[in-house]
Amino acid sequence: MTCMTRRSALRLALGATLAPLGAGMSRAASHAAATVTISGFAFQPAMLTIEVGTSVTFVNADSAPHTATGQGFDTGRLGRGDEATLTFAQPGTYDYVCRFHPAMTGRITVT
Ligand SMILES: [Cu+2]
Repeated sequence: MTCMTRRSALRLALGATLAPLGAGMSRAASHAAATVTISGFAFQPAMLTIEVGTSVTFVNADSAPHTATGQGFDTGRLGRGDEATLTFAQPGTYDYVCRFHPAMTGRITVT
C-alpha cells in the first residue's frame, strides 16, 4: 500500500515534479510531495488531501518522540528533527495516530 524511506526522498520527489510541460501525465512525471510537521503534540496539517502517488514527509519538530501510524503504514519512532517519507500509492482515507500519544490524530485523504 505504501512504501517509505527513512532518508529524505523529498528532494528526489521534488526533482521529479520539474518534468517539462508536454511530458504527459505519466505516473513517473507526476510525483508530488507534501509535508506534515509534528509540532506542539499535533500533526500540522491534521487533515491533508493528496493525489495518488504523492510522497508525504513527516517531520518531527518537537523535543518529544512521535510516530505517524495508520493502517498499512508507520513512520516508526521519530526523534527530534527526524523525518520519514511515505508514498501513498492507493486511493483511500488514512487515519493515523501517534503511538506514544494516541490523542494525536491525523487523516490523509488520497484521491
Ligand atoms: Cu507523539
